[in-house]
Amino acid sequence: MSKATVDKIHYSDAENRGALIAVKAHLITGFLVFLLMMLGGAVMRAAQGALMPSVGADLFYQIMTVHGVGVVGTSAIASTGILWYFLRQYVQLSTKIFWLNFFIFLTGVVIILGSIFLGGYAGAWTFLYPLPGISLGVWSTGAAAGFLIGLLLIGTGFLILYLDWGRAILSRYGSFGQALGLPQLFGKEPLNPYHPTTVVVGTMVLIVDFLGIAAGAVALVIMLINLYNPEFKPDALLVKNLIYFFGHVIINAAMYASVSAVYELLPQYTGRPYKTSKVFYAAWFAIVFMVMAVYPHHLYMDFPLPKWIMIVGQVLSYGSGIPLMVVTGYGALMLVYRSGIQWNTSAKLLILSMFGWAAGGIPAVLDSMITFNKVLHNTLWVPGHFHFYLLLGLLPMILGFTLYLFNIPQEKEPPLVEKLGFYSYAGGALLLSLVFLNSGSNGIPRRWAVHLDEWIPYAQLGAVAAVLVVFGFLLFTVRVLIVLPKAAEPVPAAVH
Ligand code: HEM
Ligand SMILES: [Cu+2]
Repeated sequence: MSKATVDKIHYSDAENRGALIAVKAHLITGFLVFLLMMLGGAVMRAAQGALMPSVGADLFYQIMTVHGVGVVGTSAIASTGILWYFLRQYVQLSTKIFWLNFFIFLTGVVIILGSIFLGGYAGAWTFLYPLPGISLGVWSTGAAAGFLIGLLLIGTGFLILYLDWGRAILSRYGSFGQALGLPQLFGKEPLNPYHPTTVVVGTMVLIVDFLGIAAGAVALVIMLINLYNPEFKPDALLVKNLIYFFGHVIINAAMYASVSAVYELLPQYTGRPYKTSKVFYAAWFAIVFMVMAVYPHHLYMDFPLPKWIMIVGQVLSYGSGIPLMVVTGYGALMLVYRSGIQWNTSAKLLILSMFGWAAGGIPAVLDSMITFNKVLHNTLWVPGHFHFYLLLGLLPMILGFTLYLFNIPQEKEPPLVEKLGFYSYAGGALLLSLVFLNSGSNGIPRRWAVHLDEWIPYAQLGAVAAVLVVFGFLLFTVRVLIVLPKAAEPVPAAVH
């Protein structure tokens, strides 16, 4: 390391060991829950393909609810594990609070599981008002309340964690603007190319997630009051705005949090530093606002919403992917180009994630155009685009980071399990997403438990893709669990 690089925080060996265990707990939990949720996804595809007559509509919607809330929650907890791991190297974070959030999360998960599988709640993870309160007898008010309370609890845990991040960032950098590199961006300070990328990422995620979760908490509290005092009727469109602001922000922030693995690990695999620049600061600064301002693309069908909000949503949605893709994707390619990179499985996964993120953004942007949205809204196009960038963008970052975290020996020639895992997972995920997109462009609706005869072949092909994904992911999980007991600490490689 050259002396121009940042001073890292000094922790004792015992503190580092403790922190490592906590990060591993986050990622292993992530792996296991993702695996279960993928099985749930496969069951849904099989049910829509008329291959599982035993899965009736009630069970389908319970699985759809647990799948949605499960994968979004797991994306949040796993990506927080990644970002926390790197961020703690630059600012003094509390491992106790990190664990606290983890246990609050698990408690919320148990309550949510109870509300779905014991209480029968099946109103989807988006808990859109007033659906949770009008189940027509399918689930009780208590079940709906359980789901909302579980989510509220999880949100509270994250808010506590972010308070610790905020304290730590402010005590080292003085202000969030400084941490985001704004004085450098605006020429008030000389450019410091060694200002840590992770600090910029961490500050951005902290700001948007804090606001997103706070909005979600407001919606949850309003809805809980309404459940027990039905005379209190909130404005449905207002609640929908709060919910989609929350939902859009937290899943996007999970992507941004995980990108820290690309910034931190590719330099180690290529031996070249990822230097921050004005373009980098500008992109991350822009995205702080854009990620929050584009959420109205979920509300194009809500005609009473003022037109200008929709237009802002549309215009910013075109642009929102671009700044980060440019700095991250282009930056990643420049790191790799003629670097003699070691193509271990972790590096392959990180590069795959760049492809998945960029390519998955295209159908997303199409859908965020009002004209396309009129046709594609509530079709399987929507699960098509988000499975694309989650399965091929987000999860490869999580997988790539985990291989690093467990210090899984990354030989030149990866072992067969890793190769097979990689191709089965990536091939399956691509097929799964393309089948969804194709179904959507043919007008097949999303969130239908029972499919018409003409749609069944699509669902069946989707089920085959699901099996490939589950198989590939299972191989990675087994690989991680086998090394788990004897995993050495990850050793950062030299970067010059
Ligand atoms: C084997 C892997 C997977 C399969 C087969 C699968 C399948 C499905 C299916 C069939 C649906 C319902 C589609 C419909 O509306 O008819 C769905 C919804 C969804 N999936 Fe997946 N999925 C998988 C993995 C994932 C992962 C890893 C994530 C996120 C990281 C994810 C996120 C979601 C979300 C957010 C929904 C929306 C739920 C809702 O509409 O309320 N899925 N998935
Ligand atoms: Cu969105």
